[in-house]
Amino acid sequence: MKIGIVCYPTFGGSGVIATELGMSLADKGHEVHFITYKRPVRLDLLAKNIHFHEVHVEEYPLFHFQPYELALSTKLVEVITRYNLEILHLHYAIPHAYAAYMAKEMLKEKGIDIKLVTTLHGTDITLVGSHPTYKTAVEFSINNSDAVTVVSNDLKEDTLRLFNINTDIDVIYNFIDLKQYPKETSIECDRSALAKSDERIVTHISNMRSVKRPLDVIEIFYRIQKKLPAKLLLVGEGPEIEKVENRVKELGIYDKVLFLGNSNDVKKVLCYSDLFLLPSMTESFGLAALEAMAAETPVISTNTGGLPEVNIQNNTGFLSNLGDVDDMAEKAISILEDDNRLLEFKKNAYKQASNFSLEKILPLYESMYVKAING
Ligand code: GMT
Repeated sequence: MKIGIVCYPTFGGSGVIATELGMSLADKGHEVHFITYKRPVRLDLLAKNIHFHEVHVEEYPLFHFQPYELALSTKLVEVITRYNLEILHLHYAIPHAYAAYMAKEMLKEKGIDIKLVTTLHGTDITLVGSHPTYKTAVEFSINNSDAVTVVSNDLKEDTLRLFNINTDIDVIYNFIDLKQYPKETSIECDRSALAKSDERIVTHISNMRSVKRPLDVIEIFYRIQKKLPAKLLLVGEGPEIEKVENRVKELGIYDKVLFLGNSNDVKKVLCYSDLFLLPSMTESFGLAALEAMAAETPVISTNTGGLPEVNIQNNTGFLSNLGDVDDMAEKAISILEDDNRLLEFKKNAYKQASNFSLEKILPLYESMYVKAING
């Protein structure tokens, strides 16, 4: 198939899923075109069957806001026409599915029928999309897609509750390419530079937005390190990072916390880790938790959004109520203080990750495309 992919090219989970999906489709022989304002972080431009088209937004002083949707829909018409694309896969309703609808209408005038597949990732629905400023446009974009997918059952329920939906919505979970994860015993996972042999390594990876509750991470870790020797690895940058750093200093644990910034070495960091913390306010799925599990790392998370579909209570980790840092710390310690228990949780985590393997999920997207093409 000839497929166009539109996504946010940043470190966020939707961009990661879109990029990994596109590269895997290309690897299977499909022709894949990424259309966005910047090269997606994990995109390998030299890979076979991969094309990248940059959307330029002209800076014009008359406009208070530069019209990205307009530039995107114009670029979509150009790329779809030139490369005879059959499917456009939009990651995020706003602005991508919205701009794609305009492109579809413009293409109709040229006698071209492009099929739109929209994947909702959560932020576009629960945090932004349902706001009165955008709601009508989001609802319209969903209802006018040829196929719609969401990343968890919980997100499907939210979408149906928040919007007036008159089209089918299929759940296709986030996925993971297990082959990309080094085994803990491999040489790459030598953690001696980061922690002493008796120290446990606890990790949090996010874009440090308030929805990720990185301050809760610090509170949880503070309680852990009082009970057992431990280090905290923090990966990612974002609006809360300064508050996080201040709190770490206030608590006097600066020598136990490593701020690693944005990193492309997430897999390596995870294979050093004994435990992953994800105390988010909400997660439509929680790709970070799945990435941790693929690296055999148990997860302490909240029980919000789609997280209970990924993290299994008392098996791959534990789930607590939002903000209950005492409970999360207690559960974390119960895993970390016992070598045998930790090993058991690690094995369970990996087993659960394999339920979301690339091999299982990729064909679901392919059949979605075929279904959309055949109407
Ligand atoms: O939450 C993020 O870090 C970014 C966000 C995004 O929109 O890129 O991630 C969302 O999509 C991911 C991929 O489907 C999900 O795994 C995340 O749970 C979801 N984030 C939220 O719902 C807050």
